[in-house]
Amino acid sequence: TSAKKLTEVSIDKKDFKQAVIRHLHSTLGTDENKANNHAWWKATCAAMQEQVLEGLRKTQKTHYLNDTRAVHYLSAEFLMGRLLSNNLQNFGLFEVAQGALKELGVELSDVLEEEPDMALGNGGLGRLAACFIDSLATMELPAIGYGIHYEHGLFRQEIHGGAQIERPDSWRDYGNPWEICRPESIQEVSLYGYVETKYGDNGRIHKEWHPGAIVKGVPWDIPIVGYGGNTVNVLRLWQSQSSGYFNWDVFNAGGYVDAQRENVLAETISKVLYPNDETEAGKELRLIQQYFFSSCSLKDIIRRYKRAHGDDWSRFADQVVIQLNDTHPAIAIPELMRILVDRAELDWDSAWNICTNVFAYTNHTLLPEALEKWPARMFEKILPRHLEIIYEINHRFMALVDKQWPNDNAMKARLSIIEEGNEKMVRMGHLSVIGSFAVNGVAEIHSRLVKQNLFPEFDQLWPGKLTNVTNGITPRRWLKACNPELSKLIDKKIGSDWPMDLDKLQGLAKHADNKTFQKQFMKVKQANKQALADEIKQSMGIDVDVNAIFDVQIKRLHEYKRQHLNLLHIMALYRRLLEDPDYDMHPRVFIFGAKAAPGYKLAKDIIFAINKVADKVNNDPRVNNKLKVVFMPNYRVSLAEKMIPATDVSEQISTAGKEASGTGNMKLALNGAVTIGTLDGANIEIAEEVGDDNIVIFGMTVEEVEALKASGYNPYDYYYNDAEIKAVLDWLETDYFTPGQPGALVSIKQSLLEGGDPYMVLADYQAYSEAHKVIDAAYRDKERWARMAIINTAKMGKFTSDRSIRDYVEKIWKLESCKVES
Ligand code: 26W
Repeated sequence: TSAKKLTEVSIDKKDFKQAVIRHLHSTLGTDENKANNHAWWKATCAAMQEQVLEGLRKTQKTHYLNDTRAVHYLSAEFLMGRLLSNNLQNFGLFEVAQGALKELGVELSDVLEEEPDMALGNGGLGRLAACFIDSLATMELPAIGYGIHYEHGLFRQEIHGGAQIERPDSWRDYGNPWEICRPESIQEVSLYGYVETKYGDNGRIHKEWHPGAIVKGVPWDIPIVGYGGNTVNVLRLWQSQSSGYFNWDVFNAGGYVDAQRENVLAETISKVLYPNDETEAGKELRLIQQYFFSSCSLKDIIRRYKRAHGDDWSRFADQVVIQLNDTHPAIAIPELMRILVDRAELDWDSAWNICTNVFAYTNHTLLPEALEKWPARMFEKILPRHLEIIYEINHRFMALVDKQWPNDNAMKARLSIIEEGNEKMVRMGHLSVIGSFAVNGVAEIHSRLVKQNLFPEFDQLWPGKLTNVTNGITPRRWLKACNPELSKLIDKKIGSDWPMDLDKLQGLAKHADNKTFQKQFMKVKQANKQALADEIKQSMGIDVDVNAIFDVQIKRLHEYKRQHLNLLHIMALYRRLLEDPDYDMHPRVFIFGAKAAPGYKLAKDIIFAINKVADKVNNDPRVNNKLKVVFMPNYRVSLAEKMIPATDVSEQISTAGKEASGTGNMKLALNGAVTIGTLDGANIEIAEEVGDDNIVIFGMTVEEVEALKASGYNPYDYYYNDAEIKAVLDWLETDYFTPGQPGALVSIKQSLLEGGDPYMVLADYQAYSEAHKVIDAAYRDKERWARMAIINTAKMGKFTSDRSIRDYVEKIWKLESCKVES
């Protein structure tokens, strides 16, 4: 059992302490008297890494000897956060390390704070990848994650005068103790150039790509420790480097210095993570990034396969499954075709058969602006051979469409990989569906909409190919590690098996009405709120009352997520308090965390507005401390780990049909927060689990949204018929919140009125306002609230990422676990 596994630790306190001192001396060249917290952090990581690497070696050897089938998770983003606490936790060494450091006069909690977040992702999609590789290792499944070794992760957010400023993130500036460079596994990737057609004597046409540039991909491996510490898998991230072949003509002409400038270009490929969430900018460098990491990863997969199976391709699809995390790595499909047809000289049909048994694709969004399309001209310039291959795939696919729907040109235009128009575009979603054997959405409702609205014809053509796998989160990081006090309370009540078997939390439900347990549960919440309050005071100088309701919205800033709905309601509460100082409400602290894409004007305006409203409300004695607004800067994984355990109310208020799943909703509910939410994404499944009494659902359903849109939605109807909406929107136009700068907040009003309110904020406003009254009343009934909070924790079993991975394994990957001897 897990409990047993975790007590059989490989190293005790004395040995751990020795290892830390040894690394302080011989790895860092310092000593106990001189070391600061950063040095202690590095020494502790190094001591831990000894254990980790031993596990890694054993795991890799076991997988190799057993010639295991493995999943290869291709993702442009992995939002890992910090690793030390997680690795200690998963190895069962957290208390050991804590004790060892204490004897050295050092607090482990201070040391953990030294670690920079590994923020190689934007939000949901990247964090999902991180949770999945945790579960894969925990479940002892042979798996490897492939991604990009960005030099700069997601920007650091500063707030100046209420506005977001982006600063570079430099997570590796002082070295990363976890990563290992593997120069022996460098790959080369070609770009640009032209395609030569050669005619062989047997009449066979051979295509040869003469690239204009070659760059190197240098792999960095991050060990991924499963809970229990037996399996240690790898996350392999590719860094671009100049190969000396880059722009060889400049080099040959003796332009030595010019060639160095070209080197810079090669190294730009992995320089920085694109900070756009859900909008495709069509930038050339991004397509190059995608091809760069997809090609390196495929070549690495093929190298491993050949080591065991030589040139026999017949078993490739038995050994290899490749999961495409959205369409960002979809270029891997034509790349594998190129390698098989042009290089391995397989015939097209055999190659296509291999491809369509290897790839599977996960869709994470329905927003039209997020669906990747690349100009064919750009493709032709960067990847001329791949464009030819895509045309060939499409040509054969069009023949299939003609068989199914004879002479239907409209159908062909709809299904084609190529979108015809002013500028020809390559639709990466279509390529992914056609080239994969399975396609999944990430929550029940989202998968239904993928089938009904996004790819209905594909669903008809290949019944069963489109399916659902509901997202999940790792309970190791998102409860055990981030909320140690609640974890201990749960251990005491139901035992300590729950991190590996989250359905065990059900055992808490029968104590939900027990007064003593309620008190204990809420005491932990109160302590977590105090810790967050201290953090808010220290970092922002704002006093918040821990007896107030902590109401939290944390996620990327996007109109569809409707932070501005939250803001309008806050302004309305403020207004009610000004009009009636006795307005009856329990004190509330609204807390936000959100980054806006740097080019997303309205998103940045909303951040500015939240901060300006916060300034006013927090400094207005008339609200009598009943209302506070806090915007915490630089929201990231490590900040989420502090906010989530302290949350009472979880805001999940997207327009129905727009949020594919959400995963923050699961993390907050797991930590005993009550959701106020729409019937969107995984909220629906959360409601099914906790029951209607333990969640506050409001607003339009997907069907109601569609019907209102069809009947002609007019936001002015709400503006003129609802005095509160009108007052609040008009307030934005004054200089009340921005003294001396009238109109500084007007863009929000404009988008909601002249702009047509694309996400129907005004249509859901009244329902949202009423839902908050339900929250208020429920919170005031202390026993009722405690019961709701406990039930939320108790019913989150479904949302462990272990269950998601089990679904992938059974429905898609067909993997078997592989025991690694400890
Ligand atoms: C090309 C620009 C771009 C970049 C990232 C477009 C789209 C994306 C991602 C697909 C956005 C994303 O992270 N989507 C989120 O994925 C989560 C994990 O499945 C879901 O829980 C969220 O609902 C979804 O918004």
